[in-house]
Amino acid sequence: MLSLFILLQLAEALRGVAPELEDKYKPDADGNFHCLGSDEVIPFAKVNDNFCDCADGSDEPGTSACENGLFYCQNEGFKPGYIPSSWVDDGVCDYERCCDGSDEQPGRCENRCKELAEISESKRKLNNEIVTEGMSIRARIVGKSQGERFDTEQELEMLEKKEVEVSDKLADLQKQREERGSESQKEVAEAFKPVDEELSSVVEQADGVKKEASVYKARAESLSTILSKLNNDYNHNFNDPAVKDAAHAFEQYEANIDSVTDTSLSTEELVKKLDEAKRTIMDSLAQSAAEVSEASNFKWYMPFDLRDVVESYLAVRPQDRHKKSKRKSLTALDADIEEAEAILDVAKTEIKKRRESLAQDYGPDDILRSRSDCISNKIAGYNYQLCFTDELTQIDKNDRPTVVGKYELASYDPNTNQLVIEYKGGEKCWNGPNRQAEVRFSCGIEEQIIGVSEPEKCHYLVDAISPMACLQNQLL
Ligand code: MAN
Repeated sequence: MLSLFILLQLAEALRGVAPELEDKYKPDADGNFHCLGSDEVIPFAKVNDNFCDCADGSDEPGTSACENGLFYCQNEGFKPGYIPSSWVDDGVCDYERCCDGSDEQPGRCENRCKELAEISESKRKLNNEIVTEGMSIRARIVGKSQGERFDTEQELEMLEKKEVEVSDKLADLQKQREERGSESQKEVAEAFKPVDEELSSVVEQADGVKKEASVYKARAESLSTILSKLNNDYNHNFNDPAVKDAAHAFEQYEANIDSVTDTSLSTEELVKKLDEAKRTIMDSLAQSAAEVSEASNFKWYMPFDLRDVVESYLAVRPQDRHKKSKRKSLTALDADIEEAEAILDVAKTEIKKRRESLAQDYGPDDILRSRSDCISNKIAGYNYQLCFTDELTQIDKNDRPTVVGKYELASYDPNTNQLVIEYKGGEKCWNGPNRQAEVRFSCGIEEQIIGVSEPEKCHYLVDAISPMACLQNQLL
């Protein structure tokens, strides 16, 4: 037979018991209660009798008798909560978790669940408004970044195509140049064959004459020595007109000798001049072979569409590219080769830039790809300038900038729902490491830095707000 007391207790839910546990707080056929966390069995009358019987405290869900028990607050109209059973009936209204005031004796704590539910609801709405608006701003940023990636991919594809075209054409031009060079050389060599032969025999004869001349020169020099001696040593007291005439004639000869200069060409100069003439003829042969091309035209003639590259990246205006000559002068070929090499260099540099950019980690959804902008805020005596994908700089009151770090990578922290951007390799700290920072963005509409701390020397932690951190799972 169940006692009247138990029957009364059963009429309403037991104090402090969660609905999902209500079934366990019913007496068995023998009128007993089974402790929840052990095999202990006690008479049901001992439940909530303000005395702790079960080791896990489960027999006193509605009193403060057990130290380890938990008290359930129903909080109708708001969300239910638990408090440690030691807080029950201690005279303090624990509204944060027990807004219905059920943790204290009736009449002590008013039920504030409706009011708190309203506050919570308006907070929820505000949160959702911010997250929703933030998500749409974020979506626009992602869209812009995707657009930039697409553009870069397209440019890269075009540049790579052009690189192949330009390389092929350059090889072709170089081959033409080589062939044309040797063709002209052959033509000229053929034309000059008789002249070359004649010149060789002239050079040979001249060499013979030169040898002969040097023999005469030596003889003239020794005669000159003899006469000079005679001129110096003859006895002036002897009136020998023959000797006097000879001495006088020698003096005149000596006086005039320097004014005689050889204006004739040496054989080496002759050969050099002939080579120069051959080169000039070679070029004019090539020139005359060109049917159309004029020197002023070659620049705008391109047998391939290199100009697209130039137009896009070198800002050169479009030109008439259909003026083609069938055969070009060597000078024009050389100029084309030079121009093609220059374009190839530009194309290679631009390709490298784009490949590096595409390989760069710009965070989830590539979101930071379009963020080349900066935000800044004054915090604790410094102005912090954060250029999302470039550098974080700390500027002191004398306007002296210190690079805290360069953009490295970005990721989402699912535990805090934050976008985390890391900046590394900043300026070296005096007697310490290179500066670096972790910037943690929480969801918000207005992008701003809200706090900076330095948990370790020259390792900075920056708190910031950005719509880039607003995600669906933050909706409440
Ligand atoms: C500067 C600032 C500080 C940093 C010290 C380290 O004053 O960059 O943030 O702690 O240098 O010497």
